[in-house]
Amino acid sequence: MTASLRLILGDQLTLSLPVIEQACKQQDIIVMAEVKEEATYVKHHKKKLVLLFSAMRHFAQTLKEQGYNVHYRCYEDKDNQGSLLKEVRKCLKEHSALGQVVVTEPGEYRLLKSMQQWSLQLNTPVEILKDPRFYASPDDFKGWAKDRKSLRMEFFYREMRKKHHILMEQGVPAGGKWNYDASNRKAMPANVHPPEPTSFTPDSVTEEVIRLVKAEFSEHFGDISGFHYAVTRKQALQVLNEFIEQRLPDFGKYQDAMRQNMPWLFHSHISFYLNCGLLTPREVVQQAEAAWYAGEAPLNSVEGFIRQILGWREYVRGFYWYSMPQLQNENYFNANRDLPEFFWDGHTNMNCLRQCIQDTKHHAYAHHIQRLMVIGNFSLLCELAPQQVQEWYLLVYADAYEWVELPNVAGMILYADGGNLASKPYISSGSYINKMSDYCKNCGYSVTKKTGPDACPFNYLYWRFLDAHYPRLKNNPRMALVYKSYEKMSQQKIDTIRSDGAAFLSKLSKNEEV
Ligand code: FAD
Ligand code: DLZ
Ligand code: SF4
Repeated sequence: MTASLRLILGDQLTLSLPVIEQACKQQDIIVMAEVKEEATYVKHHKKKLVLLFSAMRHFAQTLKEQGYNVHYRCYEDKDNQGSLLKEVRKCLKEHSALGQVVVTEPGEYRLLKSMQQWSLQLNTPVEILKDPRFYASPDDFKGWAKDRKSLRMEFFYREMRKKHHILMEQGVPAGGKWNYDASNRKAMPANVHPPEPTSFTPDSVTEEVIRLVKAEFSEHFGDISGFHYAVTRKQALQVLNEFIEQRLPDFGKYQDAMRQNMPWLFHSHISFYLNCGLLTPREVVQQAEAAWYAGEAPLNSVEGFIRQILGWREYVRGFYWYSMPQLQNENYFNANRDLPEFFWDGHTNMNCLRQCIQDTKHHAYAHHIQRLMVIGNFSLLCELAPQQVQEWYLLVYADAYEWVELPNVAGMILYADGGNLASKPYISSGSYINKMSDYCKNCGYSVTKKTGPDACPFNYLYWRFLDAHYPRLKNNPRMALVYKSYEKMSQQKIDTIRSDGAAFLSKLSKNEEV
C-alpha cells in the first residue's frame, strides 16, 4: 500500500474519521498544523484561537499516545510555512516514501476549492474523503432540495426524524406532534437561576497557547482573560453530560430568554465542540433522546433541542453547499451601510446591543436569540452591508465556520438571499426584546415610546424597514398581518417614522453615538 500523508484540520478533531481509522500506523504520517493563513483569514476572536490551538495540541497528543506517527507544526515553530499547502509540501519533501495525500473534505468552500488544486500543485495524488460526521451529506441535501419550490427547515427536519428514527414511535412522531414550541420560548422569571456553565482551569498546554495568542494576535477581536472552555474530548463530554443532567429539562422553556450579563442560561454550550469535532452530533442527539425515554427531561425540551441539531444544524450545512458560491454575494435589499464602530467595543446607549456585544467580546459566545433577534435584527433593520456582517459573525464567535455562519447570517438574519432559507425576515420592534429580556429596564431609551428622540430605536426602525421594503415584501403571506396594520397607519405617523428612522440611520452612518 502507498504510504500517505494524512492531513487533519483544526475542526476535524474526531478519532473516528476515516482519515485516521484507515491510517497505517507503521508507514503513514498524520499532519496537523497551526498556520497563519487559517488563523488570520479573518481576525478570529482570541478565545477561538486559544480553543482551537489548544484542542489541536491535545488531540495530537492523543493520536501519539495511540501509536500514530504525528507531525505537528506549532504556530511559533521557526520554520512554520504559514499555510496548509506549504506544510504538506514540506512534509512530502522530507518524507520521500509518502506517495499520496489524504484529507477529509473541509467545512469551507474556499478551502475545498483550494484543495481540489493541490494534486496539480504538489504533483501528488490527493484524495478528499467524505466527512461522515453529519447526518446528511451535501448530496443528500441536494437530492431533497431539487424539484422543491421552496426549502423549509421544518420539512427537511421531519425527513431526518423519519430517516434516522429519532423521536419516532411506529412511524409517528413521539408524543403525536412534530413540534412542541407552544410550550417553549417563555420569558425567564427573575427568580429562576440557571446553573453556572461547566468550566475548566487551563492546563500547561492551554497556558502556553494563551501566551502565544497574547503575543501574536493582540490585534484580534475579543478578551482573552478567563478562558475556561473544554479543550479535550473528555472535557467536552463533561460539558455535554452536565447539560443533559442540569439544563436540558428547562432548555425548551427558556430557549429564547435573555438576561443581562448571563449569556449561558439553559443552553448547551456545545457548538464549540460539535464544530471542531470533539463531540459528534449523533452522540448528542442520542443522549438527549435517551434522557426523554428515561423520564429525565420533558419532550418539549428534548424535541426542541434535537431540532436544533438534527434540523437546523444539518439544514444550514446542506443549504451552504447547495447555495455556494453565490450565497456569499447575495444582497436582496441592496444594503450597504458600514458596520458601526460599536460592534467592536459595545459602546452604545442601546442596552440590548451593549449586552449582547459585550457577551460576545468576553466569551466568543452569545446564544441564539441574542445573535438573531438583537444583533441580527438590528443589522437587517439598519441595512448593514451583508459582507461586513458576515465577516463580523465569522470572527467573533468561537463556533463560527463559514458553513454554519453564512447561512445563518445571509439567509436567516439578513434575508439577503431573498427568502431561500427563511420564509420571512426575522425582524421585530423593541417589544419582543422587552418581553424576552431584562435589557430594557436598564436602557437609556424607552421601549414603550414609538417615536421621538428617547423612543426605542427598534420601534421606529421596524416600521421604517417595512415601509421602505413594502414593494418587495407585501406579497409575502407571512407578512400579511403586519402589513394590514401598516396600511391602516396615518400618513402623519408614517412620516414621523420615516424622519426618525432617517435621523437615526444618518447618525449611525456617521458613527455618532446612538
Ligand atoms: P444551543 O442553543 O444549546 O443549541 C444546541 C445546538 O444546536 C448548538 O450547539 C448548535 O450546534 C445547534 N444549532 C442551534 N441553532 C442553530 C442554527 N441556527 N444553525 C446551526 N446550528 C444550530 N452556530 C454555530 O455553530 N456557528 C456559527 O457560526 C453560528 N452563527 C450564527 C449566526 C447567526 C446570525 C445566528 C442567528 C445563529 C448562528 N449560529 C451559529 C446558531 C446558534 O446561534 C449557535 O449554534 C448557538 O448559539 C450555539 O450555542 P449552544 O451550543 O449553547 O446552542
Ligand atoms: C479556524 C482555524 C484556525 C483559527 N486555525 C487553524 C489552523 O491553524 N490549522 C488548521 O488546520 N485549522 C485551523 N482552523 C480551522 C480551519 O479554518 C477549518 O478547517 C476550515 O475553515 C474549514 O472548515
Ligand atoms: Fe434595546 Fe430598545 Fe430595549 Fe433599549 S429599549 S434595550 S434599545 S429594545
